[in-house]
Amino acid sequence: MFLKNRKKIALLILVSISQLGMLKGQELINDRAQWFVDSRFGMFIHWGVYTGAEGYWKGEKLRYDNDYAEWILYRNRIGREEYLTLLDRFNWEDINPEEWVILAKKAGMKYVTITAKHHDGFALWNSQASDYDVYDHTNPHRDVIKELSEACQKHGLKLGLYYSHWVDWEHPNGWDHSKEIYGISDEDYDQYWQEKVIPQMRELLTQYGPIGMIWFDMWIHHSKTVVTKSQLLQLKNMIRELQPDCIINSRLGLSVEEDSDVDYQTLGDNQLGNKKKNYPWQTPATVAHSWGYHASDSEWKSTTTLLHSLINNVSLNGNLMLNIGPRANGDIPFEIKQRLLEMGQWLKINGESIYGSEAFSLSKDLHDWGRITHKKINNEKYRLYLHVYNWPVDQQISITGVTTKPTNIYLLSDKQKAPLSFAYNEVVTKIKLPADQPDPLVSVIVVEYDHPPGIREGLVARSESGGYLLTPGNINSTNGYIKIKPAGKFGSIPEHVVVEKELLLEWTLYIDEPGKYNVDASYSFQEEKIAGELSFTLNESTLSQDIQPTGKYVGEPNSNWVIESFNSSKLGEVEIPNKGFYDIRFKIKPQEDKPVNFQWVWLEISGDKTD
Ligand code: FHN
Repeated sequence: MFLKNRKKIALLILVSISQLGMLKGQELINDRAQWFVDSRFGMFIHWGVYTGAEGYWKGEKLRYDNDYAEWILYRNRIGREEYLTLLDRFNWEDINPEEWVILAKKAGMKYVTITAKHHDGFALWNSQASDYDVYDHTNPHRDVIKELSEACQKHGLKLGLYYSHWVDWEHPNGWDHSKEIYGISDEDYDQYWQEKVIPQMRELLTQYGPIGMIWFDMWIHHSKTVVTKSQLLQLKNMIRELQPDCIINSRLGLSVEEDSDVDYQTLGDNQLGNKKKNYPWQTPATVAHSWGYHASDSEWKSTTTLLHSLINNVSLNGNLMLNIGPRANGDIPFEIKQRLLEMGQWLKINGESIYGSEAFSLSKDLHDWGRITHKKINNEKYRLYLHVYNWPVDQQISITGVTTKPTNIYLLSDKQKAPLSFAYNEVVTKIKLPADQPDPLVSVIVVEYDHPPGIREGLVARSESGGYLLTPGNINSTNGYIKIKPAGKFGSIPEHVVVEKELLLEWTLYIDEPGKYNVDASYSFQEEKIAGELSFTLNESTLSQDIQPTGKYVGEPNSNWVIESFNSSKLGEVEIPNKGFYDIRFKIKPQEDKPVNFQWVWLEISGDKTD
């Protein structure tokens, strides 16, 4: 996968790094996608005829709960011609696409992708292949793609074009989901393809200067619908021929696994990353809910939430493309504008931790204070960027799992780079923080190294709550197969494993604070009598306890909602005399036919520290 165009330089870096057994960078990038990976943050624009409806048609709200305003034609069964009456609501004197680009720039975004043609089939440029286009319905004529392309070039942003190739509600032979009932022949669909898709894409690729990316929007695999693989390849080959530097997303209908020439993966709408990937990927996201402007949209995500989404994705090698739905006079809703400007302010100060940065090698959930990105600087220094989501009241945070002593640590917002004091112990770097959080949204700490830092995986880091949370999800080893049951009943039943026969779980910790530690375990046991045993071993000390019934409780009144309780039970205290690595063995021995649902072990210093 991705071998063909993989950067040679990336391979060299990879080889030298893997010899050291240390950092692993983002590897599987096609050359032409490097700008995209470096950019990390872009703007999506949904704007078209549907914008005029604002989510309502003849006084009735859009007939679908997801409220995607750009679907009004299809959902509310509007006729092809009548739909265009919505254009009467557009205020063309006020519409200036350059303002969208200026906002993108102020927001710290590096590219802009507009719906050149959405599912309604209406083209936002002067299309020769169809008169269902903006040019033919404006006087004086307008070509929104031309205007946007010029604005992007003027302000130094890459231009992306969304093109709905699969779905087209306007063309009689385009796909709409109702054809699942009425059917369409391959020949008829190909007529749409050759008569509209190919010529229109040729127009976009030849008349509007350099196109950074084409953003396709087929969210199911081609094998499950009418489009054929050869049609998709025809389209892809044409893009490669006409604009070799233009990148293509996986919603073309070909996955990155299936075709390494597809430049990046598009996740589901608003689906944030949950694991690190070594190829480029992106989340398309909304600030509230609808993509096109919707008068009733009100669930605005906070700037902090949006920043977390961006940082979270970058920390897993992903991008975020955040949508704006301007109104029919070109205005961007205040709530969106405000959030984007705040993100831009944050990026002005902290952008170094985002642009050109990538995932760090440690597991994403290791530290509960936030997320880490990293970057190599000038071929010599390495920087980790600690994005602290929750500024700790005890004014310290730790990195666990890095086996190199940093050369310097400072706040990214501090131009003087005043060093923060820290203590380093084998695998734990404990940093002393100022009392006041430097940034009310997310504060970033830079941890600098002279060479690639070493990594030790498989450790459990100390939680911000003050102890070590040992779960089936962060074990080092086990004697059996464990299947983690996800949380259920709205989270009232936590993630756990069902243990039916003896199970041994092992974790490794680095304890940098010797002393007496309390050991608690949380489990649910739905029998009436004591049965089975738990035992916890650290060094030579073992604490054992019978498994006790935990009972049930009720979630909400009168809602037939009975929850099997997970209770925390104290196993005892262990002495940890010195700083160092400790292996913990936890044995769960249920009695036959009496399974126990195990959740966690919690280890926390009891107050008596040993120096
Ligand atoms: O149906 C479209 C939707 O209108 C919107 O354009 C989104 C953006 O990712 N894509 C489709 C649904 O996934």
